[in-house]
Amino acid sequence: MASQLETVMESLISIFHNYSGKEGDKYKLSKKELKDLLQNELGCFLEAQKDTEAVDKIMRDLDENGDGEVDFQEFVVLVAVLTMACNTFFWEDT
Ligand SMILES: [Ca+2]
Ligand SMILES: [Ca+2]
Repeated sequence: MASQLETVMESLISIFHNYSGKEGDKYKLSKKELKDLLQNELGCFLEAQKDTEAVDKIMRDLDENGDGEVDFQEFVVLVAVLTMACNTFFWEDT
């Protein structure tokens, strides 16, 4: 049986591929795919930044190799950063 962390890792991979496979390169998120993923999966995070400029900015921040798309490696950086931000938030809250 998979541990909780393994389940989370599998979920991350399957969520990424659910969106990355919609158009163009199926292993990378285009800006549109990234936007869909952020809106559907990270709605709370995006609540305050619904405008396209915010997505552009996130895209630029994530796109380490500058190919205009977000691959899985770049995506996990976003998840890690957000997870750390949440952790800090809970830490400060207690
Ligand atoms: Ca794609
Ligand atoms: Ca990239």
